[in-house]
Amino acid sequence: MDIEKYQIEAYNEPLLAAHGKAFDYIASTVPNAAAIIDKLRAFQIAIPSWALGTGGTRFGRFPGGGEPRNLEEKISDIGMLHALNRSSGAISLHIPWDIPSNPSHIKALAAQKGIVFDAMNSNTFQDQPGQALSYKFGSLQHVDAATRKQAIDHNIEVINYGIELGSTSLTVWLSDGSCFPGQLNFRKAFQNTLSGLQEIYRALPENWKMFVEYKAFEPNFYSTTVGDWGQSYLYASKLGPQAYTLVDLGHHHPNVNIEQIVSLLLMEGKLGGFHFNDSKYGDDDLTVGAIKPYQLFLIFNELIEGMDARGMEHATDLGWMIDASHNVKDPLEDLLQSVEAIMIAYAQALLVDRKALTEAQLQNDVARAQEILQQAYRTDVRPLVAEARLLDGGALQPLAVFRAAEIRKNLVKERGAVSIATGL
Ligand SMILES: [Mn+2]
Repeated sequence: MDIEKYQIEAYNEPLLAAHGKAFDYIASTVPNAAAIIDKLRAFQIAIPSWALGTGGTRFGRFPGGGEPRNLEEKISDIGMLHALNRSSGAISLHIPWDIPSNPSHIKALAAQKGIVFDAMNSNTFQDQPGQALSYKFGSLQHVDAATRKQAIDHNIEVINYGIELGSTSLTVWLSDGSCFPGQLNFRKAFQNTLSGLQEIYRALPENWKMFVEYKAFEPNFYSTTVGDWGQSYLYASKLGPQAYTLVDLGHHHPNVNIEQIVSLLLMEGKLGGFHFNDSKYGDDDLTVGAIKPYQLFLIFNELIEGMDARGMEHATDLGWMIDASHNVKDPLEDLLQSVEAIMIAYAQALLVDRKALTEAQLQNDVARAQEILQQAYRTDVRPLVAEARLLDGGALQPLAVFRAAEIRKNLVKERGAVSIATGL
């Protein structure tokens, strides 16, 4: 379902006066509002194809109806999100869930809606119907060479689909690991995995990146073969200059200092991209910013500091992706909230007075350093984010328009109450 520009303008109309006042106020109080707005307009966040349907837990799934039934409908949903917030101009696909039967048609359809293809994702954490060998005991780490080869071939197939769609990166997340002590020889598991990744790496086109995503636990609960940023960094370093670490916010043990990880990976030129989500306990995949918005701000603070130190382009030099999905919200509303939270954290981090912060650090003025960060974090930047959307024809209040235009109701009418999206 498409939402037209004139409809969005009509929803914006009664809000314009109040927005103008709020925007004028913040524009007069921050030193660089115009520059921040330019950066916000350039910043695009990739929507994962698997988050457009209701996520499940291992206990159940409660689909809400109107879910996209195929890749065309997934692109249509993201086109609608992008029309509302102008910051969702990319999609991240998962193979085999999203195999494009006609790639040039899919590419044209996406282009029509202003959407590009971000990282491609492979799947060796599930067995597919008709698959010759099982991944029950791992994929690239597997003790059996034929199973490893099957996983390598699958990843190369994913790269080839990505080439046809114009993607330039592959994310490899492996569920490989072990559930019990003694199950696995750690060293051999690492070496098998490395040699598999090396074969996949050799199939990358020159302009492609490979992201090695780590995760501390689940579905394996004793060891994970790419278990933390150190292990991912080790693989990425051994693989070569096209390989990077990917940070998924939910893939750490509780209370890990993710902003410090980000800072050091950037320092080493090995941070490749992000999967945004939020969590209370583990890989909860909750809406971005729903639980720990200050942590999200601190991460963006390090991202900007580290990227600026290396002269990197914020919008394009890292992969910015959401990886969240769950049971109790409309998935499209959840994604609108997630994108908004990311844009707010980014805008707040752009407000940090870096010169003053450096001075405070040099003087060991700890209280002043905290004040500087919290001054930025406690600024209401929502009018800046809304202004950036408005300038690009988006909605002042995307979620309110989604509801007022009864988009879900229309999707259910179009696709039925029991349509179920492919994905988790
Ligand atoms: Mn992820």
